[in-house]
Amino acid sequence: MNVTALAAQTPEAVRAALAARGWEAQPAWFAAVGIQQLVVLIEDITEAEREALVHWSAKSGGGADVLTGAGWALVAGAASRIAPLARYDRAPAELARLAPALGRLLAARAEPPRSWAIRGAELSLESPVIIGIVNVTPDSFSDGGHLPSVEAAIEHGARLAADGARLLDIGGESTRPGAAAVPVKEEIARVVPVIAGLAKRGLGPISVDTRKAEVARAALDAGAAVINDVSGLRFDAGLAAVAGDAQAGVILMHMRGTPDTMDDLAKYGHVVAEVAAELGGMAERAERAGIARERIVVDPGFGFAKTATQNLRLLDELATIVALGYPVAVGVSRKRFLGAATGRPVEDRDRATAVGCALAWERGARLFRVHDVALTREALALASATTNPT
Ligand code: PMM
Repeated sequence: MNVTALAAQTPEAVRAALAARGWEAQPAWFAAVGIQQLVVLIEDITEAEREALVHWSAKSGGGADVLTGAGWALVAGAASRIAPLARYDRAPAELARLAPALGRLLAARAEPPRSWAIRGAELSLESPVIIGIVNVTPDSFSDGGHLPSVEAAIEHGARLAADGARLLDIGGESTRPGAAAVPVKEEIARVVPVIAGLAKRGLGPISVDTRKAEVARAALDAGAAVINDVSGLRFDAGLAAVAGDAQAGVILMHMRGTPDTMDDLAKYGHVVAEVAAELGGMAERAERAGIARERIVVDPGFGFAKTATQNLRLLDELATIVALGYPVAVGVSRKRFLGAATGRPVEDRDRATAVGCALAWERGARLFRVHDVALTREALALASATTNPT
């Protein structure tokens, strides 16, 4: 007898084991996904729902484990065992309220988004999308002041594109804690000539990193295809309409408060669940405001209203953000929590950034906003080669 532990974190391990033993490709894949472990936290439930879940788990003959407390339950088991709870005809009547949300979660897992619709184009998510950072701010935390002229910024964008960036993110307002507010006119004067210059040279697609509707509109007119809003559409009520009308791609980032107040708001009982719930709410509001689902990317906002420990938890548990069903972007580049983990100063964090991106890819992120595109590209080339079986 020979006993081998298969790699539980990837369905590919089970698929390959079955395929090597003569199974057809499709049934092998469905079986592999079906026996993958799922752990679902269900909150705000009634006492009757809690009892029904405990009863269901006892009846399911050990197929799923249920841990519960007042108002919550944690259900763990193979996806194929838990899936019936998402079906009205199979689930106990007392659990009908659970079906829609669980159904969405299972669907997002089975069919993750394969592309992102931006203005006038579609970006495939089958391979990593590296977003190159072009900050035209005098005071950004890691590279502020390095790009003194429009020409230097355009040259920098061209280099990032040559290094493998599939989107260039132009920002004219620093979002580091305590950064001075930038008037709309000044922000437009910083970003528009750079966006226009890049567009003229056929470089892009281009994203504008702004929280303001007026800046976004000017950037779109100059050739931008994406709006990257670190406030998740909370800062300027007019931004959603600008993005929706232009059919722009939108990156919604999670933060609490504003860059001035966010450090005091890094208080969470359960950081990943709270960030996922708040980010999911932002995305729902965006859809209600007229931004099509396929245009939305979500970003947990590393370093925004989070401590170093909370950022590390979020990175490790990124799959929870991915389970929202939107493509996930991450911006770990040179951030303080990488320094906390490695002891490296801000100017020496590109290796840690590349490793962080590889870890994020493995957990399901597909877009990576970085300063050093070449190094990150290499790390992601390896990470994606191991998880995209050929
Ligand atoms: N971080 C910064 C600015 N913009 N946008 C997104 N989507 N995600 C981020 O994590 C993010 C961002 C701050 O970093 P910088 O000052 O180096 O640009």
